[in-house]
Amino acid sequence: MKKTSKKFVGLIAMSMFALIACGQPSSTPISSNPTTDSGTSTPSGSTSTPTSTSSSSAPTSTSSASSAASSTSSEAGTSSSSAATTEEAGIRMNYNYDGCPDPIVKTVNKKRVKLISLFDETGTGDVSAAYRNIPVPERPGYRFVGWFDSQTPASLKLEKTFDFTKNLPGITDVYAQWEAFDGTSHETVIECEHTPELISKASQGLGYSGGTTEWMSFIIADTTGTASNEAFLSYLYANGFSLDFRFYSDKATTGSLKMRYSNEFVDLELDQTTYPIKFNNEVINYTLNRPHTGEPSNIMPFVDIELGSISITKGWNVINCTSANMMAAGNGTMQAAAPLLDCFKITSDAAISYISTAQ
Ligand SMILES: [Ca+2]
Repeated sequence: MKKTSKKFVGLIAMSMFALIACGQPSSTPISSNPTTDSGTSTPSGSTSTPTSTSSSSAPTSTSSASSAASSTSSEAGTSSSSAATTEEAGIRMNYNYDGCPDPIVKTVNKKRVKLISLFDETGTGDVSAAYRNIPVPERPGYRFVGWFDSQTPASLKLEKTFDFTKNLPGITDVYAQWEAFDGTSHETVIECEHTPELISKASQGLGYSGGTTEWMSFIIADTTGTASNEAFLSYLYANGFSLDFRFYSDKATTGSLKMRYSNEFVDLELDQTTYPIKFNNEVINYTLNRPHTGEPSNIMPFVDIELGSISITKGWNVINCTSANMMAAGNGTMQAAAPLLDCFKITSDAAISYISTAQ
């Protein structure tokens, strides 16, 4: 399998940026415009946070953005600009709409701080773990799109543009952006190539001729014209290789799950034993049988497989896939059978969001 080029990754970023700038890849438009939802009346504005406490008092749990915000409410709303602020660094996460809760503030008493030290509670430097601690805010009637570096829709998304390994000087403001959501049943697409879990698996991928050297190596440009977002994951051919795909739901509800996948090199025969797919730790029973035609390196068109109904939890939910076999999926250094993963599709009446590596 050919590795993804830097050029391609750049194209992904550019294309996603273009989609966001035009109004998001989802079916409904971004509703947060600067005149109605920009949060200009929010108490934080551009004020400093002279009385804010250390990051230990800031919320790190992603389970309740609302309570997280309220716990820091005393930090916002003042216009003081005392010299003490020059000794603080961190991030201020603004909900960005009229009448919204106070921002989530995570700061330390230093002039500079690495973003990862604000979000990685383990202290191990695990960037994927840090992504898991980025808060997902809730807003009635809307779906959270992401954290951005300005209040306008055509801005850059936090998850892509913030380098966890670099220092944040002073207090950096980021802004939630939203998409109107009427609560009706709909399909939400979670692109497999956007999962931050790839970052911590950088050198664990196995392919036809060797392994991955960096996490972006997993991401392959689609040449079939059938993959969602024109990209998918390969290099999943190591026995025991496992990936999480996480999404946040604003409510507990039932839904249905599909996986869009393909195969290369050989026929693909998988089930819940050889390639377990779990939803919130429950193994999903399925059987997948997909013949391969053409040259070995031919990538078959991507198709959906129904994985059945799921019980969605309010808060974070996790889809996990594991290559649990030694059915060498071809030749070379390939070890286990695994699909090419494109995306998951969830049909439900929940407002579903996910923190991603995409811009
Ligand atoms: Ca995809």
